[in-house]
Amino acid sequence: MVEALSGGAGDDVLRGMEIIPADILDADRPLNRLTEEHLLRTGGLTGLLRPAGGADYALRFMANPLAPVPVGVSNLLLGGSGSDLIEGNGTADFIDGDAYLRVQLEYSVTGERFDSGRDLEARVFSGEINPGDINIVREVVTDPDQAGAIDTAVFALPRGDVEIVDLGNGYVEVWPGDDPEDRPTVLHNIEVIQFNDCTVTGTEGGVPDVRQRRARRADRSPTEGQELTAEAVFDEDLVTTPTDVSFSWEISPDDDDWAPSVTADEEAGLVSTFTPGVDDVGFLRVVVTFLDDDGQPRSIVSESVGPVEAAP
Ligand SMILES: [Ca+2]
Ligand SMILES: [Ca+2]
Ligand SMILES: [Ca+2]
Repeated sequence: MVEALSGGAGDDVLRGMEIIPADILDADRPLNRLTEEHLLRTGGLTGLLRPAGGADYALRFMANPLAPVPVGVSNLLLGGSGSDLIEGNGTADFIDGDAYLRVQLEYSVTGERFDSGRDLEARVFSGEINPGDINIVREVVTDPDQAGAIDTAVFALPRGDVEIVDLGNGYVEVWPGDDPEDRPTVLHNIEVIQFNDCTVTGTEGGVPDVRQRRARRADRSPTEGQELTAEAVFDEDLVTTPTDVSFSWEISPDDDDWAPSVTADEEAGLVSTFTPGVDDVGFLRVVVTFLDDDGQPRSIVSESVGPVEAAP
């Protein structure tokens, strides 16, 4: 059985299971993996996990000897209709806000479908339906009218720790960090991404605040006493009238733990300059906070540069 949870028609709260590979007994390992047969047995699942022209998101759930050893076990989390709050465990999960797993009984002679055994009980007892002609049908389906439903994917991380990549067609990858071994959590039909420190709100059919995967640490090393300039450029498709834009320059000894620089003042406006001083040892980045068109607080973190070199 794959770690999977499906919500129903209402507003659900779904949490992925915090399972690490060591929690699974070796003997159970094959049982925890999806096979091609399982994929085919659940209608619609292949189409969801293997979108045309997209990556193969089924692989993370399958027995795959070439796959890197995962840090945790991927969850398949489906919200269904309604405004759902869905939290994976941050380990290459697949989260769909709209789809759900529908299990029905089918009378194979006529093709009639029933949501529960009770619905055809009387006809079985009367002899009209032979129990041998009843099949279980499992399907991943999406109800047609999802307008107005706002599904939220929750990550127990600050926004700056992940990269968001929009793949189109409602698919978004959330990459945890810079390790090339990391695999992204994949979101589909999710309107809002909630982080520890901010919320990223989606527009129709996608999620804004999308950047390309952060370039590996640039070999740009600023020098103490050399002025740096940061400019906030907003994608007009996503934000047209940002307000309360403010910059905060941060330093880190290890490109990991960040704190505001004591040298820099928090600055308002669309451009900010900063001259690293003697206390600014290590790496530098800038955090831009602003209110989007809906007045929703958001923040963007720049890629880091450094380490800062001492003045010659
Ligand atoms: Ca739901
Ligand atoms: Ca939903
Ligand atoms: Ca949705």
